Amino acid sequence: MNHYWQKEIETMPRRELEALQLERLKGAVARVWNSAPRQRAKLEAAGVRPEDIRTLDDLRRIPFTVKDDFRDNYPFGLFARPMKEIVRLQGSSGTTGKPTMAGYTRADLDTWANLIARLAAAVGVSDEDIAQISFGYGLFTGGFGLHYGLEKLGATVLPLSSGNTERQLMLMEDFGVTVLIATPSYATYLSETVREKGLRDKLRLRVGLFGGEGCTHEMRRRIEDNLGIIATDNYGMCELTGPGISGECLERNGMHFAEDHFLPEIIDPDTGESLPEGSLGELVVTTLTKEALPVLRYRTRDITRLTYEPCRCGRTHARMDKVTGRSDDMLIIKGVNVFPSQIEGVLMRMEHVSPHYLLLVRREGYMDTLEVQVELNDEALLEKFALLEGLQGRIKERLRSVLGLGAKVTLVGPKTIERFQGKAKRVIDLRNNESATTNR
Ligand code: DLL
Repeated sequence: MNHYWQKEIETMPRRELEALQLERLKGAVARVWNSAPRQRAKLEAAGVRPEDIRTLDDLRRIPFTVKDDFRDNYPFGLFARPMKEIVRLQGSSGTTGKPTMAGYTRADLDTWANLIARLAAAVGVSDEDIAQISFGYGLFTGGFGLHYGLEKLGATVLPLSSGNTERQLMLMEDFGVTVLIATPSYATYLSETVREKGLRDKLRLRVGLFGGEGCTHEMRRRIEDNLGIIATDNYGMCELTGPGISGECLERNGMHFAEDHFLPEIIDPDTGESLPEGSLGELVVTTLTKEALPVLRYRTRDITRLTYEPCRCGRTHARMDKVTGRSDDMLIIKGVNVFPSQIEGVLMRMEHVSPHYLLLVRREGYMDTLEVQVELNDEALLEKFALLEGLQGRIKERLRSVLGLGAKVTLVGPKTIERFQGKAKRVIDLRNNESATTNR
């Protein structure tokens, strides 16, 4: 079944869509040129003027925008509208240092709400639904972003924010919540609690809209089993707006990119060269309609691929694969590239293992070492020495074959690894003697 929010746009023939993108791209570059002096300076330095953008391929002439542009121009420097017209500020999810901040005009907020309504409608959410928002409300774009979009769609919004799991579950049951909105980490935690308390049959949950961080297929299956729902993935980032950039339809075969508002490319993260369709590389995005904070060719650092093949759902917009990792999250251990998601994939296929784990990277002498702490899902296992030894050996073996790297595997008792109510921090890199995590 197809559920469209803006059918004409979502199913627009590609040729028309590309014409719309070109027209909007010209507008976006002109807006930057006329009203965003710092970004204009970058265009000038690269010798690009608005009239040079004649085809979508001319996009490649435009220099990249990077995270440092946000840092260097903090707080107001990248805004293309006077503060009088900016009605909201939001920020990135990181908790240390100055956040990456975004501003929105009224029109930006309206576009954003429509984008969220679009992705929720695509997984069958409607005005019949009661949606519990367990994203943090605050600077993080997840809470307010989903909130206004779901209201626009007409769903009943229960704005619980994160934390206080008992209360979350009580209201979920009492109000017959049908849609859960959370990070996959918090959804995992909630779902484990539901399983332990045997609450699944008392709930009316039908679908989960999860995003803000990666989630392997294996983790997703666990959440689905525990809650009896269809779990869906959606992607976004504060620099570009927040959630709403791409989201799955019920085919769950890639996240449809909102190509009428965002122009995606895939580049080689080392050379910056554009890669052909279907290649795995870094996602680069240009905002086509943003007023307060137009961004040209933003290097997201997220590694994924795009396909432009038609989807069975009828939508014509490109689909983006799950994010494999971030180019800056990739761990290089003994010269081997390792994404935490690969390790999660191995662990989640193992029996007796809970969905909570921790990766510790150290340097011993000149040697990097990886320790994977794996939490057992049952107290009783702690007494079964032979079983534990076998399990430890199997995990080591699987990790070696998937990563091409030996890792120390430590089994720890149930409930000993920290739970997360927002995005998880599962990597501790101690190689520079300070704890750095994968989260920003
Ligand atoms: O996380 C926006 C968002 C909120 C998206 C809620 C979806 C749902 P930031 O805090 O700026 O914004 O973090 C952006 O999070 O560059 C990715 O690395 C990661 N990320 C976001 N969604 C996904 C996802 C929000 N579905 C950064 N899968 C991005 C994998 C994701 N990673």
